[in-house]
Amino acid sequence: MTTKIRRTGILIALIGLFSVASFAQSDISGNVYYHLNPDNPIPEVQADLYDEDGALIATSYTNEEGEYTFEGIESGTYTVEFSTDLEPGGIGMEDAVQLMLHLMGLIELNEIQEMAADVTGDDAITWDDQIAIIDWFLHGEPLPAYGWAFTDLTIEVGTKGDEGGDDGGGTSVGDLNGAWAPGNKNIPDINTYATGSMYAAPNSIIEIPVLYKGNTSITGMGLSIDYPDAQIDIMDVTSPLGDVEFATDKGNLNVTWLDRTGNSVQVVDDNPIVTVKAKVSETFANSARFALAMNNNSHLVDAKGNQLKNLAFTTNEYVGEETELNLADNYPNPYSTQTAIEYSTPANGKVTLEVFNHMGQKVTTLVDEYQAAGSYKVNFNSTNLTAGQYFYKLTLNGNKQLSKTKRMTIIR
Ligand SMILES: [Ca+2]
Ligand SMILES: [Ca+2]
Repeated sequence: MTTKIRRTGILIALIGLFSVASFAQSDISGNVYYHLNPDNPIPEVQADLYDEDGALIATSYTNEEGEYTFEGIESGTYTVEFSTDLEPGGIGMEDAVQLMLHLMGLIELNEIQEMAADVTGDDAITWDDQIAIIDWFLHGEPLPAYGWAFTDLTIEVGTKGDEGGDDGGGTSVGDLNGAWAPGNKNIPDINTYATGSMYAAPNSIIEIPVLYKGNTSITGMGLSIDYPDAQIDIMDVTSPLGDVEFATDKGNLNVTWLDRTGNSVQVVDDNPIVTVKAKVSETFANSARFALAMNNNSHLVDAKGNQLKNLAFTTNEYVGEETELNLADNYPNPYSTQTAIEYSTPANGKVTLEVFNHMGQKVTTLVDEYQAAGSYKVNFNSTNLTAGQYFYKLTLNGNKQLSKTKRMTIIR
């Protein structure tokens, strides 16, 4: 019994040797890269090898380097089809901007980008695809073709053996710019700093500025902002950039904007990128507090349709206790030509510092701009004013209850 089994084993081994000698066989391998970028291999891709008759010959899975391998393949012509169960992603307003630029005839798309662009799955790249990407970000509306798209490969296996396969490319459908990394390696660094405390009364309507830290030009943005839906209701969102679209869902506020001419708009340091108008709940109490926070889905997009990384924003914390502006006595006072006025603001916002004469007529505006919470000093040269009594008034966000006024005297 034992002997017989051993003989059979030897016979199979001999047949194996014979066939290697008789028929040329090749090991085929290649890599699958995200947008054909060798720095961005895609693991866990199933590679199916089909012969000319469409019969499945072998299946391989890519490793961490994105490499697939088929061993011992006979001469012939084959096709390789790729697929994966990996979660797709990387879709944002940068892709809507790139698609817009393409539809305007300003940029060309490569083969992988064309696969990424048809999010509606109708084999055509149109404005419907562009709108679908925006709606996906804004409202979470599903993309019909959400998933993966890969190039198909045709491989000629010759008689010399070991000639290797070609590299394949894949994309998450919708991710035209291809900057995303499968496995979420490229999580953007987004910070929101609540730099000041602002009083918010129950049932009041507040305007919450979200200020951008830095100077840059952008062609689009997608903001995803977490807010406390038990404490505020979002009423409106405005932006100095132009018309924005927004949608809310369970404590998440999404805002989109893009420059429909394909140009870019300057965003200025410490100026609001959006202002969120909200109604404070009637149960908002003394000890309560909240602040908006950008989450990692937020992004700004440059004129080429690339995401800007490492963004910082500032906003206010809102509290149920009264907070105050501080306006110091000007120094020197009385004075002849030059004095200094110091003040501090408890919250980010539009700060105005105006000077009035004793008749209550405004004679000059010293400050009229968005400022982050903090301390400031303004030098005031009043050589063009006549001697007498004047008043200077500090206001935050146009809020009359939150203003301070002091008196100064000019002598000659
Ligand atoms: Ca389409
Ligand atoms: Ca993208």
